[in-house]
Amino acid sequence: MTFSIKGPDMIKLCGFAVSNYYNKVKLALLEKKIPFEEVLVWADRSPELLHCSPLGKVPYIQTEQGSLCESQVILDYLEANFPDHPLVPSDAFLSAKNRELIVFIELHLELVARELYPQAFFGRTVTDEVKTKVEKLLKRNIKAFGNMAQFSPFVGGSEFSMADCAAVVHFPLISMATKSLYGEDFLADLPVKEYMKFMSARPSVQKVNADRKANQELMLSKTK
Ligand SMILES: N[C@@H](CCC(=O)N[C@@H](CS)C(=O)NCC(=O)O)C(=O)O
Repeated sequence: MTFSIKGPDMIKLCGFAVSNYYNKVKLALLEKKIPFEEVLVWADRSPELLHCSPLGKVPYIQTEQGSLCESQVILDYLEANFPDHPLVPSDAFLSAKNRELIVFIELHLELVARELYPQAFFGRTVTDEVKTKVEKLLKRNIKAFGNMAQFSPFVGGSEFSMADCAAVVHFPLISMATKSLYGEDFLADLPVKEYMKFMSARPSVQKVNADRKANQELMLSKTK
């Protein structure tokens, strides 16, 4: 008689480590101490990628039950399925307040700033019309976000949370992109520099940053 002692399949995190959304999920996995494997998948619109992530975006994860895309969906799944090392308060209202911060950071800050990335990071140009529109929106949205975020010392209060997984990966891109296009870091009025310094002492953040740099070099060597 043969026995097969098979544990649950480890979660596979698919994507590449330069991606801020990939790193948001990776931070959550590391902070929650969930074992996972990384699978390098470029956003190359391959049939495999489109099967798991219909818009061809990373990250996605593979679970025993199938694949999941969209970083926030993944974080919510991890939170529900792996209750140890919680990343949101148990109180429903406070937990929703935490997700409110994430929606602001992603929908109202990162996604708006993303329109600048072609020029800031990929050697292309964005039109003056886009520059003017993004400046107006981002300045308004950052001011509103400043009234919600706590930075005491974490973005949602005194505990590390899901909102930090998002903030720590998105803020640097917003700062770099606005500095590059407008000569001004639009996040400068918020205590983001101090926050990033404080967060960089965390082993999870150090790992994500080191892996991101290695992946960036790999990316560059591929385009040479
Ligand atoms: N809303 C998505 C955004 C993911 C996203 O924009 N990923 C970028 C990399 S940072 C991507 O895959 N871009 C390739 C593409 O859009 O074709 C999430 O939260 O997962």
